[in-house]
Amino acid sequence: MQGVDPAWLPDGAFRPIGTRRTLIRGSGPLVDTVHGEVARACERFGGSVSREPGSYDLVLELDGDDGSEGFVYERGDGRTTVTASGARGLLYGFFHVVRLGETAFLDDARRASYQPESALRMLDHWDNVAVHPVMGQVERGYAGGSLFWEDGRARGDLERVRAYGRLLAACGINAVAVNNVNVHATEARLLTDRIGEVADIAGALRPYGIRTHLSVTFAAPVVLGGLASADPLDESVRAWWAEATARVYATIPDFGGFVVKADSEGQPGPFAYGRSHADGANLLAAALAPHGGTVHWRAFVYNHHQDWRDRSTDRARAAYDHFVPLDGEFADNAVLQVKHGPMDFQVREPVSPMIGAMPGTRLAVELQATQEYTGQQRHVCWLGPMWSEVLRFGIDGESSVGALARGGLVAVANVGDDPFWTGHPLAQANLYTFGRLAWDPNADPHHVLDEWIRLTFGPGPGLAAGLRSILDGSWRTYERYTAPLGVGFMVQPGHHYGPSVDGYEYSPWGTYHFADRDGVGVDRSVASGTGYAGQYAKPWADVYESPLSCPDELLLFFHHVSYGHMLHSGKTVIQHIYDTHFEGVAEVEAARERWASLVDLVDPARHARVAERFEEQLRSAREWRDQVNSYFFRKSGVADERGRTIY
Ligand code: GCV
Repeated sequence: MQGVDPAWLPDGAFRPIGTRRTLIRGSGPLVDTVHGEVARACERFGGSVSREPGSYDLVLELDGDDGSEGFVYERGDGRTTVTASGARGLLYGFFHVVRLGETAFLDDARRASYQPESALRMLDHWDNVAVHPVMGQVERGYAGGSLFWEDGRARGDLERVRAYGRLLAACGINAVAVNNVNVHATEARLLTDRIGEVADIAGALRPYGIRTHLSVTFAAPVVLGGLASADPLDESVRAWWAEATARVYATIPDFGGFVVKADSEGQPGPFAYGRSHADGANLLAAALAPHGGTVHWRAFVYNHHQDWRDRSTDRARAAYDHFVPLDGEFADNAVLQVKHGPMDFQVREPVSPMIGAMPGTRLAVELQATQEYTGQQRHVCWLGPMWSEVLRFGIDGESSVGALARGGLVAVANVGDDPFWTGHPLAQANLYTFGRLAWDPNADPHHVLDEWIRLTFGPGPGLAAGLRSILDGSWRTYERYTAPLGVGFMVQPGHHYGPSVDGYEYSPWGTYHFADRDGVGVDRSVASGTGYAGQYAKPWADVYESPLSCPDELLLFFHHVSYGHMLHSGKTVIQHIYDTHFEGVAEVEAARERWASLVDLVDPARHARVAERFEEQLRSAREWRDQVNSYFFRKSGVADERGRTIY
């Protein structure tokens, strides 16, 4: 496998282990993986690895195998020990030592135990097996073709998939769904006669503790089984799913389960039979239960045939309205997968009010690492601070979103067959950060960023400071030059790249800003708007209900206000729009300069790739600034108080 970026696992990261004497105790495939890792490091750096008792610097010990994922790390008597009672725990403990580097061998007595907050830390790939005429091979993919699929079938050489599994294990991810949730005809067959291809991929991911999941179509009994119906309460449909699922497990015994997008953006679902989404999810849950599998049922259900003239329909309300009444009806092995916001991965959204409103249901929270609405991996946009805000948000007044995600944390993957994995080399930070936050949603994202920088680029302080300054605030920079104050969706319809202020305003997919000569924003209050603010528990329902208490960054999501409305920041809405758009572009200019100054510290290919993307980011940011500022100047007639050029 030549020419693939080692990302956060360069050889150098293994030197501290590779120069020492390591004892490995325990047996099983994942222990063999760890052994192979240590042996490879030792071959390179001169240390040794053994399974025989003796005198060692590092002991990696599996004690039993209870399926747990935590580990205990201990330093004392000149020796570092990792003990786990589950095989994955040993793997994660090993990568913990890799992350610590030399620090793992410093002589100060320490003992700490580590446990992931969430048992399922998953990446969903929106990969098509066959290239789709509109969406290409990876839907919303900005990193080349699929890692898994090529020329209409699973790749023959899965070495790269194995390398991917290794990277994922090193940041704590333990599950991958290998195909698009929009299941087209070719992909539907992965469930039946093409399951062998999925098994091959599962085989490449398994050595790194990753379970494979599959997106399936709810209409499978009809399109694959030739039945007349896919009604979830029909006995022949239930029997079909039971049999199809048993065949999957006969081929892939540790198969994770199904992911389903139903009654959403044209995908088939239980509504066609007058059944509920709990009926639909429980059908698949029943088929998976005997094998220990889980169904991930997506809550992304809304009307995408709206009439913009109809002001009573609010897309933001949809998931809550559909699903909260079903709380308590989902099977134990059904997980409801909820996007973190009520819309669709905009640069700024409130946290979905569904999270916290369904105590009788296992929820998974879905984030989007692929940068569909955040610059499409042509712009630097490190999403760690946004995800951290979401995960730490106290939605029911006590528990954070991270703690409420009992069904897991999921991200839509941002990788492809690009040599840098993610198109924009700095977008690797998003993948790494997702894994680490899924393990510990309370982790400080800035520490995670520093960790990623140190592992990926080595210890150089000048480089680290430069990278930190480029990435740290890049999400807020992106927010500044794009849609303001939580309004969202000012993108080009279809491909979602670049500005189009009215792009979705009169479309069937929803209406997002309602700008006129007097003001802008969507009234979602209970008192005078769509009532969406009332879907929140207190105190948030009250906080969002009034423009006086609503946080500035979400003001236009919840309220329609005049251009002269005074924000908590002390600026009017219109002046905020102008100022942030000028600032955002200036920040991109500064980041581009900073990157240029790192030319001697970064390998030439990586430096050139990022430099080229900065040119595009700057061009695009200027376009955003000029279109958004001109649009609101023309609507409002209010001049910029600083007299800058607005077209
Ligand atoms: C896979 C958005 C995207 C779609 C995506 C959908 C989803 O609408 O634009 O490409 O479909 O979300 O999450 O299912």
